[in-house]
Amino acid sequence: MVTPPSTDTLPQSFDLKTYLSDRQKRVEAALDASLPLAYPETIYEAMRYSLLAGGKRLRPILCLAACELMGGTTAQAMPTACALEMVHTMSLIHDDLPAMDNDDYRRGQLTNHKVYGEDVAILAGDALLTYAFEHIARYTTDVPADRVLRVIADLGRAVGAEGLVGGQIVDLASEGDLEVTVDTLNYIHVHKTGALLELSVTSGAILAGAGETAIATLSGYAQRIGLAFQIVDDVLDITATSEELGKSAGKDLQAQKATYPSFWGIDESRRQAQQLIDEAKAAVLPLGADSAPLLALADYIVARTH
Ligand code: GRG
Repeated sequence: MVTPPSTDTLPQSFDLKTYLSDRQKRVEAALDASLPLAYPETIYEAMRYSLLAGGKRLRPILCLAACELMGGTTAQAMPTACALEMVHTMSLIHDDLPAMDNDDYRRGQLTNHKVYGEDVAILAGDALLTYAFEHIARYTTDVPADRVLRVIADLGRAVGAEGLVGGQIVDLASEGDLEVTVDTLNYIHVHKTGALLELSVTSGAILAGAGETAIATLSGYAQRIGLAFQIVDDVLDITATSEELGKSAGKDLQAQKATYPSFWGIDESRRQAQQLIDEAKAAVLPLGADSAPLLALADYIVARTH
């Protein structure tokens, strides 16, 4: 157990609201520019429909924050930041398909397949996934090629059978299974949610040229916020409304999914999430005053309402 940081050692006067709104604006502009409409319009429209549908943009913002913390620039990390959002968006499109979670709403609007049909939604997801890799390789500038190559390889691992896909398949297999253990639940979320959040942080550090010790420290931070993020997600599925979430609430219970509150209850789930956040903050605090965005983002993960 790591001792939580004492609050009087936290960097003062960091305004998360302004920081988030500034970063979200920059990420939105970069995403919009990354994918202009072209022929064949149907596929580009479907890709842009989901990519530009809002969302917290947490993964790109974590990537930019980690890159800057390690002495890099926003410009160096922005193509990877956009690629992370492309991969995240494609995973949401496929997750919402009738063959998976069968959802009608996402990010406050109809899901991709509801608007464009299942065939186009599958292809829009495929195109976003492949374009994410192309985007990093083609548009990252002022970063040595070995770092870019490492980020591309790590992204491949984080989304494939060792990452998101692995988590999703165990999740699907566990639906309605009353024997699911906390270990299985952890496996699902470490892979399905945690892997991309972890890469969001480590990729920013890698692009900035961080050393292995710093990358490992940031991995520890990201693993903890990733798990806390999912615990909070499970709690919100019970406590928030569909309007607040921008998607159907109460889906986990309906699908008979094991969740953290189903093992621990809501109060204990919140306590566990807070403990992970305290540990995550303690891990990055020694990196100095520049760690303020990562500290504040960790707090935001437990405090969020959607
Ligand atoms: C990645 C190749 C590949 C295939 C997809 C469908 C699938 C395999 C995986 C499912 C991954 C998934 C949907 C995980 C859930 C992650 C999660 C907690 C999403 C919600 O993230 P937020 O709250 O959403 O950051 P916004 O809308 O704010 O971006």
